[in-house]
Amino acid sequence: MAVAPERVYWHERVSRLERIWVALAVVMVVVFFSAMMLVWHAVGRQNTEGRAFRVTPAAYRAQVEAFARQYQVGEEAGRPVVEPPPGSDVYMYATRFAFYPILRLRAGERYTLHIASLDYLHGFSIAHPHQWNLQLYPGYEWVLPFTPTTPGVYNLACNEFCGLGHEFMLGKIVVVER
Ligand SMILES: [Cu+2]
Repeated sequence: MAVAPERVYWHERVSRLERIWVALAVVMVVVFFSAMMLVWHAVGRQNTEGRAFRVTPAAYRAQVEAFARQYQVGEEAGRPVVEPPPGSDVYMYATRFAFYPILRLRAGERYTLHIASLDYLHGFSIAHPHQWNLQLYPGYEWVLPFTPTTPGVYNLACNEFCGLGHEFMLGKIVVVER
């Protein structure tokens, strides 16, 4: 036989203070839910207008490499530095443990950035021009309107743990004067 409780609370009326606390918690849930999910979504600039499409890693890799060959202007750390025409589609892939290639873009031009993972789940985190944190699922390609505003060197980081070497997984976008 199980030990019976000395007193059963189930059928007792909840005290007034308890009801007030529950009501306060419900109000907070509603306020934070609307603030975070509706207001912040509408006015926050951290949200991309990006869309994702299915893609096969092999086809995407071929596309990125063709793009890099076409517009390569230099090399850094064994990776091509690529300067595509202003306003064009730019392609990048993430793979353990690098982002490829390095991009040189012009401030004030609106590009369309394509980014996808070739192997595992990676993250795409960049602080310019807005704070973006995206997950890169293998098999999906992000297509993002991207307008850099201020010249400078911006690192991108993988923010999903993807194995030993994850902490060295950095990419680079160089924004130059128009
Ligand atoms: Cu990674």
